[in-house]
Amino acid sequence: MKMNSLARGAVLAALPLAVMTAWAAPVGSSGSSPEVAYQAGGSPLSKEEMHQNLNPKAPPMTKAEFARGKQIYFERCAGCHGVLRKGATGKPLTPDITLERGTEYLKTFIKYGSPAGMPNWGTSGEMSDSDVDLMARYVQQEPPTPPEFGLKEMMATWKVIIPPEKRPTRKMNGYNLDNIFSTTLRDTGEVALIDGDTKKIINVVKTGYAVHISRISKSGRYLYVIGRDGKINLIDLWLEKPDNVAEIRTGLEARSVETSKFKGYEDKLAVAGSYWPPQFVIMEGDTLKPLKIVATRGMTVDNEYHPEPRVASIVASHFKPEFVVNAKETGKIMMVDYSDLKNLKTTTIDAAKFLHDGGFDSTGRYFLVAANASNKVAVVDTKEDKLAALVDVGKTPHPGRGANFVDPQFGPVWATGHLGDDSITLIGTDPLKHKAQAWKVVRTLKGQGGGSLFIKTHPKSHNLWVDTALNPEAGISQSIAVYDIAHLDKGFATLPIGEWSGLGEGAKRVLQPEYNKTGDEVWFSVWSAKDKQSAIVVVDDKTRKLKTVIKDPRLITPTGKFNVFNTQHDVY
Ligand code: DHE
Repeated sequence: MKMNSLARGAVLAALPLAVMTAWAAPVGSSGSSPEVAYQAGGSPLSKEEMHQNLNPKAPPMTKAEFARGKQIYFERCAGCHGVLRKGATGKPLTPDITLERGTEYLKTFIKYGSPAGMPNWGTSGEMSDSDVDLMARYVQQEPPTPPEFGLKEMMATWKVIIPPEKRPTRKMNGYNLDNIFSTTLRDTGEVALIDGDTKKIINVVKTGYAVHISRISKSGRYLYVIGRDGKINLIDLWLEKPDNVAEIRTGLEARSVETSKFKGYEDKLAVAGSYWPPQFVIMEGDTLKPLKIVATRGMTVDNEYHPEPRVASIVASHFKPEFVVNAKETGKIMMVDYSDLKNLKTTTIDAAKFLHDGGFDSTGRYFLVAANASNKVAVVDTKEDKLAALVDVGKTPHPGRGANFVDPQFGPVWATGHLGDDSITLIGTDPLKHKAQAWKVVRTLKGQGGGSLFIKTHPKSHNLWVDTALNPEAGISQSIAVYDIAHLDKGFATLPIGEWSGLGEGAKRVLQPEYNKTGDEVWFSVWSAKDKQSAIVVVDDKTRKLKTVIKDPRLITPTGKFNVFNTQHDVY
């Protein structure tokens, strides 16, 4: 479905920034890349107090103009160019470079974009001419630096709402905890705990700003939720009505949280990674008391210093008492041994720059993580603490946690979709029985289009589901491609999930397939603007027919959904 410019304008006004940016860029233009749209998701740092660093050589700016420039920068530019403007996936924008370019050059660049991926902020209508002028002057000033966030700041935000000794000693409710879906309500800063059996909301729990992901403790009792503002909420699923029992802020901007899973450490520790300051924090699992803070500033895999390596995905090893911590800009994977926090041992593995999201293979031994702007997947052997391979894949891989299944020809594989092209890459994962295929691309499927964020299957299923949530075409972003694993060469069928939601006209995106515990249902979020109705569409996995649509006025901007059992046991 193509839209005329008027309809698009109306839609734009109503959408959240991350969605809006994807819509805003004209189809086929240099600025339309879903990768850029995805990264311009808005940083909470725009609200932090920062010193105005006026550069005497730069064009003048008033205090109010500087404040607006800072806000726009952190909401739209920092994701690619970095908090300190020293460059990340985008180019560095430090005054030594920008002053040389000059205001007129910078204005043209900001307005029209570039073939290298800079969005056309002016001609897409997202920035007015005066904002373009303001940003051209802003990037010639010294970059303001957000504050650090150490133990003192963390302790000031730490709250134990119900101390462990006052919590129940057994489950106090009749819910089938294994089948609860912790559902991100992105723009309200909440998670909805949805009973997977009855499809009813058990509770809507207040969490951090633009909440990002949920992870479950090894026992399945505690749920950890992280907001983009670095706030972690600890939810006790044993309470009569599951709710927050502790909270803390571990940084000013964050995306990842995980919990210790190795034998003997079940539910004992939690870890959170921050984008700013660049660090990770190990905490007590049942109170969130911070125990150890580790900075990630340092050298990249190319031996260049990077001042702000953001912490991307973190997973817990099943083979050792270790967290696998991925530093985005440096491309280093840290195997952090949590058995002795006083004498912390870390094995650092050089992978590739721009590490982002990933998941385990079906055995739980190998962790596969996308180095997204490097167009690679790094494979780490968590038993040997070694890089098993760096695999070249399509443009900007984005697996979520990926999908594990047995390819009829090549044996066990793990698959990822891509933001930057329409391919789905299958990588062999069995070095024992399929040695020739291990860590090689064994098959590439053609999907609906670029802009894919998440891919999913289940050990009991024959279906492989691939979303295309950030594709600029509404018909593609609102539907799902599904492949029959037994007949991958036959291509995909398309299911009109957006239409099935019954939400009618209006911008929406279909994303993140997630299975129920038994693997016979798959859930999709239908993500509308904050002031519009959203829904969750549940599909029968066997028949691929619509099973039910979950609608509730409280389901505002649902994005990620985390089934307790599947998340707890890394089933995907
Ligand atoms: Fe995510 C996972 C970072 C935008 C939904 N996202 C992750 C992870 C990281 C990350 C590092 C891996 C966490 C882990 O496994 O420990 N995401 C970022 C960004 O930096 C980015 C690009 C821009 C931003 O401003 O945040 C970004 N993410 C988005 C969205 O716009 C999405 C689609 C909607 C939303 O809720 O904001 C989104 N990200 C998700 C989801 C997961 C995720 C649902 C977990 C998927 C899973 O199945 O595990």
